[in-house]
Amino acid sequence: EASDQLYRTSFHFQSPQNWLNDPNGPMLHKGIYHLFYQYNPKGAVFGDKMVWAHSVSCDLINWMHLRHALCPTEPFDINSCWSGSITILPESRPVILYTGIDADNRQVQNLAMPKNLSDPLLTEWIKFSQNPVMTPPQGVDAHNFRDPTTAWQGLDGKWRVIVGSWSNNQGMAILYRSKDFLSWTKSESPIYSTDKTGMWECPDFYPVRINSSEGVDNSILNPNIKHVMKAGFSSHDYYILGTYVPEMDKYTPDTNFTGTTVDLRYDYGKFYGSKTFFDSVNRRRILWAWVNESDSSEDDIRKGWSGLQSIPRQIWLDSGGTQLLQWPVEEINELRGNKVSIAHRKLESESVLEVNGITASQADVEIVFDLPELENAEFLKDPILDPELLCSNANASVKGRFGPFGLLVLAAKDLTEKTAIFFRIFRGKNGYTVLMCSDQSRSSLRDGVDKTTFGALVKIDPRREKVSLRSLIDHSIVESFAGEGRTSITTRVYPTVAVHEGAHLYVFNNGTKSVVVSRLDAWSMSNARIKQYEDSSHQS
Ligand code: DQQ
Repeated sequence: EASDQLYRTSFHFQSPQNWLNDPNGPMLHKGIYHLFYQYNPKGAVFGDKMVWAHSVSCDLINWMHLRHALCPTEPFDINSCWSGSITILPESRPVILYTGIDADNRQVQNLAMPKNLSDPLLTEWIKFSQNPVMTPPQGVDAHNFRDPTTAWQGLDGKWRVIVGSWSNNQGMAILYRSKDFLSWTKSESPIYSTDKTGMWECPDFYPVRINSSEGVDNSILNPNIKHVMKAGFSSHDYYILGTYVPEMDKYTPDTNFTGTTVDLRYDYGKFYGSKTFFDSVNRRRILWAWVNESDSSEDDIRKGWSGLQSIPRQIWLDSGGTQLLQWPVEEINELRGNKVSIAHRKLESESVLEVNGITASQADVEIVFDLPELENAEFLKDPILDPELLCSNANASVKGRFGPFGLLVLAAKDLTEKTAIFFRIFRGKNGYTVLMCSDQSRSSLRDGVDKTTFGALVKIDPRREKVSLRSLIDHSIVESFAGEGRTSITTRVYPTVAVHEGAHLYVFNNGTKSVVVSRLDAWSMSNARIKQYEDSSHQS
């Protein structure tokens, strides 16, 4: 009912109704951005006849929903069209590789291509008559073989693609090669496997430039790139960096997955099923991810929808070559309206400062802190191995010396509801540690929603770089970026009082040492235009 529509977002991508999950085959084609995504036409829970829904945009922010691109119709996908990717073949011909659940409930890989290449919206797709092009190989269970990546071309002109899998207790990226993109041959060994993880879902494999934030096409093979190997497992999206040698299809990782909290993640909150694509016009790689709900499936059925897509993020390699950086695409700034600013404002211990004059339920906030007398930070003798645990044990109400300080977003006037995004600074034997937390423990007076607190380290040296935070706030989602994109945490919250005009924004300092807000800029965000296209409004 209407009261439940408190949680619909104003500038995040979401379907008009029902359940969505993974982004599929995102691309830019002839000036139009395409987003396909896993969708259940029949309800607000994951379904047994999943389709590829399809939306288009000129700016990644305003979207038009078209008719579904792939529906279960053939023996090779009659039980669902699951996730997959798009590869743009020469003469800019996009082709889809996707996982079908076939008549025997096996996971098989199928090919689809546009019915009419001169249709600028690529509204209709036809499935290759010889599908499936890949079936579960010997020794691989038919339920552990899915989510083909965007393909890339080797120096030999052959196409390569990775399929996520798990067999012999190893999470792995199975490699296939093809000369014509129609018949595919499995390579004798996976391009990467590890006994430290479960099933690899939605793998991604792409080059990133060394010393440049520019993106490159998947098939670029030159010495000043590294390759990202990403896999979804244990409910999170993890990655490693390494070097890919095309002649031998060999991937040499800089570090391996450990299956522990030290593994690098795109986002340390709710962010899954992600997929990147290369935007060749703006020479940037863009990352999409599914952000699921933290309420119950009963809530989802009652409110009639479930799932959001993150704000698309540009993603690139940091100058040290040891992690990826992410930042909301600049097009999101078009939605910025009324702005308020604060400069050089000292925040004494136990102080809360309201940021007035913007719509706190849909806002974009950037804040930079100065920390005088940093040398007085608490000493930490051991490194933090589990930031999330530390944030959960020491939430926004637990005083430290430097921290907790940060933002209270989607906060009620009396602070009975608030989501705290904050930092703690520690001094160690060899330098400083910056901890970032997203504390949902007081986010809602409601029960029955997941209020797990998230945490992560921000690899900056606070002696040389200021502690900075950007949060995109949109009714029931908060996407936070620290250290100019070094660390991001996405969360879902369902306040009962801090909604619409009842939502407020504060800066706070609960540490015993004062800190300085050297700069805060906050904007009201207007609504994106996300709507049904006439001729597809009949479909659910
Ligand atoms: N969701 C898809 C699968 C994928 C999983 C089905 C990841 O293809 O492995 O909707 O969220």
